[in-house]
Amino acid sequence: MDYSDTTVVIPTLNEEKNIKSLIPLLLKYKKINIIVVDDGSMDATLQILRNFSSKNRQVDFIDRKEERIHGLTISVLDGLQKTKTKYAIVMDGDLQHPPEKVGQMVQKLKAGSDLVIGVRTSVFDDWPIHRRLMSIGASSIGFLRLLISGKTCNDVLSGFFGINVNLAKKLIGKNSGKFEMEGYKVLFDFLKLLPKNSKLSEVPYRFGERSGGSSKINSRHVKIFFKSVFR
Ligand SMILES: Nc1nc2c(ncn2[C@@H]2O[C@H](COP(=O)(O)OP(=O)(O)OP(=O)(O)O)[C@@H](O)[C@H]2O)c(=O)[nH]1
Ligand SMILES: [Mg+2]
Repeated sequence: MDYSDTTVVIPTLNEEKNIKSLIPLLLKYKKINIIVVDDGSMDATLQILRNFSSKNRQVDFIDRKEERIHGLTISVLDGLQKTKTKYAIVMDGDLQHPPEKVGQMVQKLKAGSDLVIGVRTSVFDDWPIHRRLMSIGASSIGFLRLLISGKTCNDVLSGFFGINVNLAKKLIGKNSGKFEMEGYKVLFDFLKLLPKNSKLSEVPYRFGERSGGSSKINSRHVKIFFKSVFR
């Protein structure tokens, strides 16, 4: 199968330990495109990206260091805006999202899904209890919020999803003020904005352990999420 109609968008912040393993795993998909959106990493992430992109036309990156607003959501939106293919897959740069599920997600997009959600069916054993509780609480609240507006899926806070790029660009263009640009939950923002008749599908996956480096999520991101629930 040929993946020239697909771009993988990866937001990064200090992922030197992971991005150099992730890119070759994704390049196993024939002709797939990759856009890494870096938000001012202080480690070797940018240098690694420059090397990959100088050697491989399928790999591109955006350097957001000088931008005024930084955040995971705005980075993903920038990556989607730059995407020239019909389909996009959004995934983290720390190998917690399995590259081997990308093919299945693309198949669902090709079969007509507007949005394919990677649903976490299990998480790694050592995921700290406070993170589990936080995730369960926030997911339940997010789920109810979407249910009220007639939409639902089994992992509203997943960071791993696929989207039809035309639809994504339309939603971003019409609703740029409605995304929590500095937030972490870009899928939740898309689900809120998606027309009710959109075709959703799911791909189950196991949420793995961060391969190296450290988590960037903090209490500010949690506050931004709760604000977005009531918007
Ligand atoms: N561009 C950009 N990327 C970010 C930002 N914050 C985090 N990231 C990246 O977004 C992805 C998810 O961030 P993580 O810190 O791993 O968040 P998480 O997976 O919810 O948390 P852990 O389970 O603890 O790893 C990773 O690839 C990060 O490098 C940001 O402000 N801008
Ligand atoms: Mg992570």
